[in-house]
Amino acid sequence: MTTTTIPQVSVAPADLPAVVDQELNAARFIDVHTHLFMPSLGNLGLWGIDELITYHYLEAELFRSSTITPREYFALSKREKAKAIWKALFVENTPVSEAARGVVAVLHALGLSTSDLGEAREFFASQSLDRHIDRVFELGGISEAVMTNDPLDPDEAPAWENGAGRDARFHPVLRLDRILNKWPDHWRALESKGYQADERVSSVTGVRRFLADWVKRMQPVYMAVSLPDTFEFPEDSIRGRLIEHAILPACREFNLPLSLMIGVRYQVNPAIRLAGDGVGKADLRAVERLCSGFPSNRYLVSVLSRENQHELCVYARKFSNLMPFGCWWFLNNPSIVEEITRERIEMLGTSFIPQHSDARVLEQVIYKWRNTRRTLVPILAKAYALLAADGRAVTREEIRRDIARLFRGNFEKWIAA
Ligand code: RAT
Ligand code: ZN
Repeated sequence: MTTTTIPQVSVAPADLPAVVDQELNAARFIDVHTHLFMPSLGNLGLWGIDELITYHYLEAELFRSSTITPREYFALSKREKAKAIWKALFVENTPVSEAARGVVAVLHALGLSTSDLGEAREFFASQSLDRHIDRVFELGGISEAVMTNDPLDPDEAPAWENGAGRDARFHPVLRLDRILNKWPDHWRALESKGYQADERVSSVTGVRRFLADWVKRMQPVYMAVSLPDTFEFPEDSIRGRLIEHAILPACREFNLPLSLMIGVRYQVNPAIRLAGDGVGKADLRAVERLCSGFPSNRYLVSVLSRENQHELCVYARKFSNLMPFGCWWFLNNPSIVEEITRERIEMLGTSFIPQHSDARVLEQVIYKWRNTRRTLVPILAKAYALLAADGRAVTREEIRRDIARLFRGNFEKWIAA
């Protein structure tokens, strides 16, 4: 040891939960996938109590605990909808589900009563958005949120075309769902903007130009698409051809990862709209073929089915261009997050991204990230305790380094590679 080396003290096994808890709380995470919007994109960003209560995760729960029909519900104003959900899920029932408890946690974190809808409405009405975002990010323990920006969204595209100002707290993502999953409904939008396009995609030149222009305009940190449980690759379909001949080459040209979120059974119950999607087990050989067939592309992958999680870890062990991320949507519940995260640590060490919030309403980052930290404390502490029992105790600095890698570094490296 040289005289300049500061001796580092190992954490005693009994202190591991407390030290992990302190380090998780001190770290500022990057939220790698949300549906939040920077204020310069206009009124797209949802925030406040009525949006929190009418989150589609809670709309799905409303119809299980109330006799209101979807038709009656969707005819109501936002305030009336919130009132109906509040009554059914927060007053007439105890809000023990993950999504309902989340609203309670947000109100509590903001110092509000957890049972007074009127007080909450007054509070949010008095906030100025820009400062409120800073406070919410601070309470959620995040420094940045990654957005979801679809250039074919008619409500969003004009703001970008008019030169929306950048915001260091928010990173754009070029979302491809309309192009890849609904080409027949959207190719005319490309054509009307002067890009060569036709229903059968007889050439990808126009799409490539469209992507290039939007990459320049948005400067996204990655491209992304959500995909059904039936997703296959390669595939002789519009989506298959577009991925192979337009998206993957564009990602290589601009050095961007492609995020694949696989396993949605779209609109199994269209009557409940956004809440009407389900989940199905996917065939992850599609991921294998993407990783092996296009080794100079980098992929971020999240799979919605619990049954696909182990396979995803196995594929990540085979392909270093695959980064598993998050416990997505129906998986973001403590029992399942715990199972998936233990499995990932056991199989991948710290070479994955444990979670994203998927927040649609700003203040959700408070409860989603608090819950993630709470669930992660015993998981990480156990991993270090096992390591200590096997003969290698860790230092606080090592715990800090691991947390920084899991919740920031792996993502930063992936987008900057
Ligand atoms: O989690 C959600 O809110 C889903 O409705 C989806 O938006 C999903 O996260 C996605 O990005 O497609
Ligand atoms: Zn999402």
